[in-house]
Amino acid sequence: MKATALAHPNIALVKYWGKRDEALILPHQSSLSLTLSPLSVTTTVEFGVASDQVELNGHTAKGGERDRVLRLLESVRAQAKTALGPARMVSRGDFPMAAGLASSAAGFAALAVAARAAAGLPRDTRAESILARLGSGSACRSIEGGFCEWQRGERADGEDSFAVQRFAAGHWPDLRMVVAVVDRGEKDVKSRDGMKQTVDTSPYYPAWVKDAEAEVPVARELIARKDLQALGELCERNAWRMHAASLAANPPLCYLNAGTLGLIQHLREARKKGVPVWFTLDAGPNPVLLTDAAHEVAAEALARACGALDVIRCVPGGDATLTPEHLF
Ligand code: 2P0
Repeated sequence: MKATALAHPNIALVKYWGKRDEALILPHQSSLSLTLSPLSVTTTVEFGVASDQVELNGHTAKGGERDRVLRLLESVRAQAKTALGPARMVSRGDFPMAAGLASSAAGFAALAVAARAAAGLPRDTRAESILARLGSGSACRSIEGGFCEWQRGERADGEDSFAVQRFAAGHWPDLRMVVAVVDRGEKDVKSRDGMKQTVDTSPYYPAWVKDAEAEVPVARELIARKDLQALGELCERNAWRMHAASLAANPPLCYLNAGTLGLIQHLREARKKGVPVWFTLDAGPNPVLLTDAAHEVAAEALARACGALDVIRCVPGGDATLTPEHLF
């Protein structure tokens, strides 16, 4: 009745931006991401305790955060063969607070794996991915390592909307992602609200959906060939297009700041000098630089020279795993 799992965050190379079903977290388009090591979240779940308890990074979760966890646990109870009773859940991330990386993807992936195991259900990456998706869309891409594709699916019940691994981390061990923290502050508009505002009001949204869906198989092919330059160019244009759709929302959504622009404009100069480095950008101001092992030090130096306050170097990460080391 007790299990613990560890999962890594992921960064989308082709982004997810917008839901066709808010309740089931079903996206309008497919997306493709890279799982990142060494960052991780560890989560322990135990069923059969006195009352539901949810603890995230040393604090008792409240409101929407608690509701999202309890909803996922409720879905596990519905699938279990025996009555499970209330659950205690404790989750801890090892991310620096200033990373600007959402821990929710790794957190809900670890929760999905731990909760199913605690309920006596067998490991099943598809079921785990669907369960993680109910907590946070991007979490469905953190069940497996390497390069994962979240297929949007067609069904209204979401049973065909989950992530599959296209390439394991070992396919391209030389790839590097360098998180450049140019702003440690909390963003004004959370992803969940920002994407809804974009879906509801941006005249560019239909073009975003069509383009992102078409870019997924292109990205897959570039990863198969390990074509860093073409993949870097694809990542940049996909990030620009997500932000363009958001900028065109009403009211407009601008996640970039002066530090973001200062850094990404320098990447062009760096490339002219022979440093293979490109960026992607989530719903926040901190660019993530795509490069290779031979140039990660140069990428970090460039980020710091452009004002990055913290830099976190990441490598392709592995699958979410069960571990015997419980948090309580
Ligand atoms: C992504 N993002 O593909 C995109 C790119 C942010 C920008 O997934 O509402 O926390 O829980 O499904 O997954 C962040 O949004 O949102 C995200 P919900 P989530 O990684």
